[in-house]
Amino acid sequence: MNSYVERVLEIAKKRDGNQPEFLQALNEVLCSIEPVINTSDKYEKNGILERLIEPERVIMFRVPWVNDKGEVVVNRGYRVQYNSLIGPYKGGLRFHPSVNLSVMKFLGFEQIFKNALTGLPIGGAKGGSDFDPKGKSDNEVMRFCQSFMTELYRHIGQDVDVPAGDIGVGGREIGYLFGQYKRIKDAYEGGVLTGKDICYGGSLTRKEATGYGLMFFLREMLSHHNQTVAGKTVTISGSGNVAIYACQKAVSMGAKVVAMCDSNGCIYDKDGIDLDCIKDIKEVRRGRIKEYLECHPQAEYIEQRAGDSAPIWKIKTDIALPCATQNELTLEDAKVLVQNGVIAVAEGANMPTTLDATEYLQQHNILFAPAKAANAGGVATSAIEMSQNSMRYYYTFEEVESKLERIMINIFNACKAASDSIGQNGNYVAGANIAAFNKLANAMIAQGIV
Ligand code: NDP
Ligand code: 2IT
Repeated sequence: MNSYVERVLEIAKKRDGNQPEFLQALNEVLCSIEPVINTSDKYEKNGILERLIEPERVIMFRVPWVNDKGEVVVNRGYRVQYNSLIGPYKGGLRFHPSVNLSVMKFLGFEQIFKNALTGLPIGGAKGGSDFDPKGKSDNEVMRFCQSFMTELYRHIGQDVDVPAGDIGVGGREIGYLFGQYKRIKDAYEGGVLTGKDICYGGSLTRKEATGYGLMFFLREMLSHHNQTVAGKTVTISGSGNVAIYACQKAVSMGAKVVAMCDSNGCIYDKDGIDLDCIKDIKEVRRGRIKEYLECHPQAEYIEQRAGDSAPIWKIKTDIALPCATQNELTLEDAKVLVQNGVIAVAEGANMPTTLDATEYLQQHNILFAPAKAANAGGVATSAIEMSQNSMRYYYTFEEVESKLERIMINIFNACKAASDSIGQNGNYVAGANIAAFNKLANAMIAQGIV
């Protein structure tokens, strides 16, 4: 291993040894950019890696709120403002009980590279809370969001840091957060949050963007290897924002989606998933995917048992789209997918595939689209939302979608060119990391030691 890369990984391990997700994300990136680090001592001389892995600022705060029973609950809030090299800090907010500093830092670190790949002027950040919106009333969610924003507002701004949604944060939460921000600031700063509803400054196509973008990237990757989406069987983990719109686009591209899941279990419908039914369960009723059986009793429901691997990866498929959460696709799952003849895996979620599973898939010549490239359509469309807010003007759905499509094609081409440049044709993990790193390193050198 390159001695500089090795030294920086050692520093991180020593400092943050108790942050496994963060170290996992660092490991993947630093190891795959080694061929670039080997070409020049300018990276070490400028302390590029030491500076890149350390967040510019980490904010942690108390979020007290009162539940419907009148009890006081205290959650923990986070915002990791990782890197502002090429634009205001930008990245989602996650509300999920599993949120901790390691998860926030891995997501923030990934976001720097993803945002650089979009070609748009956005830096990297992530935030959130260990608050669990599941089972909470709208009023509880509102009170929590208001309390969260009462601290967060002083750290964000449309030219400073622009949060958006992620797991557990969708249109409802963004609305409550925006309302409280506007009330505290007494000014209409439309671009301070993205993922807003269309009725008060949101962008058409933002809701669909991550899933659609994933399918555009996948289509480009397949077509480069003489394959198409049309006619393929697809399984998609999750049934949230990313999964639903990946499903919608996959079907419109001529694929058949046969399985989706949530954290309790998996639905297998060999006739093809009825997405209207999933949307009604998840977007309207906020229910469990098992309820799919009420309208489609012929479908199969496979329960997720605690500690077991995810049942969805045992279903035979041509294309697997992990769109739920980190480390949901393990080496054991990868082996089953390969055995069952999978041809491509494209990551809609952030870091859903473990490092050993990724390696296994690549070694078996499975086309692999890494998250920071393949799911960049969401944040790219957030940047398009920001630009519309600045212009005080709106694009049509078709205009935003065609910009998104162009961006995803550009990202694929950048990943391909970078993987070719190190003689690793088809290694889009290395391609994505290198394409983003080159841009970031150049900007860091240009801006001096800050
Ligand atoms: P949602 O909250 O809308 O949906 C998350 C889905 O994943 C739900 O079906 C949820 O099931 C499932 N899930 C979450 N955690 C777990 C878990 N621990 N085990 C099993 N299933 C789980 O989130 P999004 O769709 O927005 O986000 C999904 C992924 O995509 C995340 O990794 C996110 O970081 C990433 N992403 C999101 C973007 C966006 O624009 N929203 C952009 C780029 C990436 P359940 O309801 O049972 O918890
Ligand atoms: O992981 C991600 O890229 C997101 N959750 C979207 C972030 C954004 O700012 O739109």
